[in-house]
Amino acid sequence: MDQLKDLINQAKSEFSQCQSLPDLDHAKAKFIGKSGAITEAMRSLSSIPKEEKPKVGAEINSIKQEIEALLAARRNAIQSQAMQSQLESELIDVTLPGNKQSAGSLHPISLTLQRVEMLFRSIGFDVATGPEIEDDYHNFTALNIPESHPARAMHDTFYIGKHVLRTHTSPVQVRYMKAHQPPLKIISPGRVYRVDSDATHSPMFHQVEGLWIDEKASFANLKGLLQDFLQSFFEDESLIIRFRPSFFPFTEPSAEIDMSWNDGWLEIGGCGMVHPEVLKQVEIDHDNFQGFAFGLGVERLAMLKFGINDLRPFFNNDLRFLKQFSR
Ligand code: 2NL
Repeated sequence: MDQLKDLINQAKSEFSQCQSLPDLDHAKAKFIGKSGAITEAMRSLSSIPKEEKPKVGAEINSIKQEIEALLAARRNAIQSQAMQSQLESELIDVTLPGNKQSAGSLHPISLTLQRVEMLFRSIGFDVATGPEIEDDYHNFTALNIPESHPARAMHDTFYIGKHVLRTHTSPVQVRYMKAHQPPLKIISPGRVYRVDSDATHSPMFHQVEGLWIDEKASFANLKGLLQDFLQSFFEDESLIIRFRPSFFPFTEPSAEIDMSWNDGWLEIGGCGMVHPEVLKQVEIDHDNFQGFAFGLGVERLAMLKFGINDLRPFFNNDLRFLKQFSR
């Protein structure tokens, strides 16, 4: 009988050492399992005197109940301990400051290009793009630029074997004219490259060219269009432009574009009537169609629009500069 009572202490000590439910099940088997001590004790009832059986049987049952109670208590303790440590490990301090998400912003050149594209789209122009690595034909030959022209020299143009980094976006317009029938109205904005690097020149910069081919798109239309565009771009209805005679191999006649600025004139691009030889190269019937083209420097437009007096910060990736254009 004492031996049986000792089972309770034994169970108490074994259960208290169990740290998980599988451990506890394992320990339980020693007492209440098929070959556990209590089960064994029940079986041994058969070998004791008949008159003692009820008393010993009741005793075994009460010990079994006590062990089951210990088991349930320990099971509860293990489960609540597991819950407690899960709660502690998943604790979130809702008073901690959040992770700041910065919205980022567009580069002033991107903002300028967006504005130029928006204004030209509003008057029916399409926006055409094309490769930055061009072949000699589309960058020079189709534009009536002679073999001997200085722009073709190694020291003015970046060569990649037989290819060039486009020196203007005109080749985009050449490709567009070859692929479409007039009338056509497009601008072609994008990166262009020239071997030139100092305080006022970057080897990569941006240009937006424009082209309007129709039955009678005229030099006067060109001047009106450019002045309207610049008035809208700079939000200044008193802005005027003037043309100065110039030369480009791909236009005839050709002009430099000046615009009024602070009681003076600023050169902002070049333009002209598309040269008949260029129309011939792109197989446009130059007896029935004519048109004009122009080229504007995007960095120059951006500097004037935002009041920046230095070209270099556009290319330095200094956030103190770039953050000033977030909206
Ligand atoms: C400038 C001058 C110019 C053009 C670009 C052009 C394109 C074709 C045919 C004829 Cl496909 N012309 N483009 C014409 C005159 C001037 O750019 O100073 N750009 C910044």
